[in-house]
Amino acid sequence: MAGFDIVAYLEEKKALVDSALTEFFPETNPLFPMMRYSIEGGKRIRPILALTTYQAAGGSDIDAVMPTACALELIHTYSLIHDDLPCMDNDDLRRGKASSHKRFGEAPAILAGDGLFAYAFELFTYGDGLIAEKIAVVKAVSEAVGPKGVVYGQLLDIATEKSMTPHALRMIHRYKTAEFIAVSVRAGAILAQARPAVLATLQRTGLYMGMLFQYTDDILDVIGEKSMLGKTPGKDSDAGKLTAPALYGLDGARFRAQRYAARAIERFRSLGDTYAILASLTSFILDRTF
Ligand code: GRG
Repeated sequence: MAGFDIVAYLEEKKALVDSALTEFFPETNPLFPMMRYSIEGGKRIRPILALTTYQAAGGSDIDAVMPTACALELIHTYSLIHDDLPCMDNDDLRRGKASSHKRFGEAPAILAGDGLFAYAFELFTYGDGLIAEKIAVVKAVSEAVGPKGVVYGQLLDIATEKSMTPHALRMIHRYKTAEFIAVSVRAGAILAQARPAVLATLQRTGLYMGMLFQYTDDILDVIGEKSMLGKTPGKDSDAGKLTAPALYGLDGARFRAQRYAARAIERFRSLGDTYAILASLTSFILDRTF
């Protein structure tokens, strides 16, 4: 897409998501401000993926997809709060400010995460209509983030005894990150009633994009700047974690990241012109610095 400004596109969509998130966070009790605190500041990649595939698949009512897009961000934020806890990755900094447990204490942080997780499912089922599609989204998201998805990936990631092999790395990347990115890609298309063949292609392509996303995350842990990342770089290498640069070196990790990006771009393009923004988004993820 010659002349297409992906940065401006991301800014525009992020503003829409942020404004919708504000509406979903009335200050009704002490939990909502804590949940909001952690919501503020992310790139909103997962909701933007859902909005983009919704439109690419022919959806035209943004209000029909926005609650789902926001729900994905809620679950992602929940995973970040719990990931930062001392018993997990133990990070004091997230999204450029004190992580939830540093700001509110451990028990409230756990509850803020729990609140976000449950509230997400209220948003997935928000509004009238598209009942079958909403059930399909809930099923797909539950699979992607539960014991066959992110929770499993996190368990693999925090294990102290693990083999430093390509297979072990693929498992961590796939379950910790890629499945969630893939379901974010697919969710918008489900709500736009895309054909099963398109959904299947989006799932495979979303997995490539998700693997790429975690590769760039691993690379940025080595070369990224704290001010840009809003979190502490070097933590994975300091902790001796199994990451792409640890296994392949920086150049090897970059090479493989490019290969995942090329696979994703080729497949998004195969779906036709309306999916071209997803190809641009893939290139953005490959080159990202935050
Ligand atoms: C069931 C969702 C769930 C969580 C419980 C704690 C946990 C189990 C999982 C942690 C998984 C995790 C933190 C994976 C890393 C994914 C990742 C690359 C995060 C960074 O995402 P960005 O760059 O961050 O999109 P922003 O802040 O921009 O949203």
